[in-house]
Amino acid sequence: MYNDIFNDILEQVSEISGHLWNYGWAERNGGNISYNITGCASLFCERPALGTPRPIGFKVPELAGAYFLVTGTGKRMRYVSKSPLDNAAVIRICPDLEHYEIVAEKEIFPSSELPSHLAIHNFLQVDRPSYKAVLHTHPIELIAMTHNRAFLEKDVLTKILWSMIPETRAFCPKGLGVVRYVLPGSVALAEATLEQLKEYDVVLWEKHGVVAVGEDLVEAFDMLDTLSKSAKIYESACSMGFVPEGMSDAQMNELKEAFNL
Ligand code: 2HA
Ligand code: ZN
Repeated sequence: MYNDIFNDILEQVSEISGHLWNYGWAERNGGNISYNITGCASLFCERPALGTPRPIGFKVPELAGAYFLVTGTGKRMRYVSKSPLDNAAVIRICPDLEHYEIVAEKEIFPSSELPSHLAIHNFLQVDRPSYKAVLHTHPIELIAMTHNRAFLEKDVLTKILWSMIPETRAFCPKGLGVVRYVLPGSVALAEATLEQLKEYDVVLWEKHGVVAVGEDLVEAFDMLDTLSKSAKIYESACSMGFVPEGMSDAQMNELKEAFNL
């Protein structure tokens, strides 16, 4: 019914949303996914809008003619996984660049975090045009770490998480940014996230969750999986009664040079 590219995107959404649920990162309707599918516009450009245009809340000047697959508000990742198009919608940005309309397959209203998702895609379109996926989820140990104020200072968590195992620096070489607590779904959260994305591909939302961006959804997920592994190692050492030593600066610098990070 679709083409190989769109089918592959649906396959990724199905696989990764299942992991989010199985990892315990997606309680109830927690988390959301958006995918820039403008490359598949020909599949949807003849479709009439379902319902009336809805306001984005701000302008997205870089997204003229853009299409997105976005998980629906209130939809559960465990069901997204089983049936993506019963739990996500294809939307298109209206010519005025401040509204969107739903075009397929069902009139499913997008995630409450749509402001953050669209602000991020608008930014990526210029800054990292090969990046198509935005993933927001609630990883337990990473969120727990944001409850320690000392970890919220710039690059403190990056350094701790990098130092747990060599892979983390190798596969998440930019580290992660932090946004202090802001109301979920707000434009203020979108703006604060954009500020951090200038430097990082992963941004932690204090006491809430994490956002990752990547060329595809697998790449975005893999960074979170790797960072989360480090957070679990940190937690595991603490639960054994000691604060983990972490790799030394010399060991981390050696890694940086060896892998050209
Ligand atoms: O979709 O995770 O941040 C529910 C949320 C809001
Ligand atoms: Zn959330």
